[in-house]
This record gives sequence, structure tokens and C-alpha cells, in this order.
Amino acid sequence: MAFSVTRLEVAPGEVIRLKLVNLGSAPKEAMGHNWVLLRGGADEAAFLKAALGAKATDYVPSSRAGDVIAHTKLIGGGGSDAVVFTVPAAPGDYVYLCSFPAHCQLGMRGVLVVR
Ligand SMILES: [Cu+2]
Repeated sequence: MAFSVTRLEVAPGEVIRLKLVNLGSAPKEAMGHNWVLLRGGADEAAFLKAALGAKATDYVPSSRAGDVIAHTKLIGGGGSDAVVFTVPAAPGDYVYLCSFPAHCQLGMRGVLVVR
């Protein structure tokens, strides 16, 4: 239960393409994964709490949309999804996580370092 890459270093304002590949085999309903990059200063605990009730939107809660810089779709085993986004201009550490229930707490979390 982890991302194979838990630290990414990027330049401020850089446009990057991130591809998430689910190496598991379970369907997304049972063991889906996504990649969600949170804005600096976002309340991670509040985001995860809201995500628990956001199954209809693949655990990316619309009520906390302002916390999210970019995210992939929720994908099942064997699936993949890519997202293109602009890295924040402000240097710092930005948390990324899987918002499927409990996955972040179990270790699906990393840091995008902007510098
Ligand atoms: Cu996950």
C-alpha cells in the first residue's frame, strides 16, 4: 500500500505530466487508487475525512475542491491515468496522497518538492 515514488522534485511553475499505474489486480471498487496533490496549507485531515463520504466522485470531495491542485482518476488493478498540471510557483513541500478510504493512513502518501 504505497506509491513507488514518494518524493518528486520539480521546478516552480513547471508543467509536468504525471502518470499513475495501478500494479494491483483488484477492481477499483475494492482497491482503487488515485493520486491527489494538495495545495500548500490545505487541511489534510479535513480533506481525508471529507473524502470518506465522496464515493460518488471517486473519493475526491467537491466540498474540498479548493484543497486540490491536481488529481488523477480513481483506477483499478491494471489501469492507469495521467494528469498534466502546472506546479505551484511557490517553493515548498506539497503533499500528495491516495484518497481511497484509509490508503493514505496506510502509507499511500508522498511529497512533491518545489524548488
Ligand atoms: Cu490507494
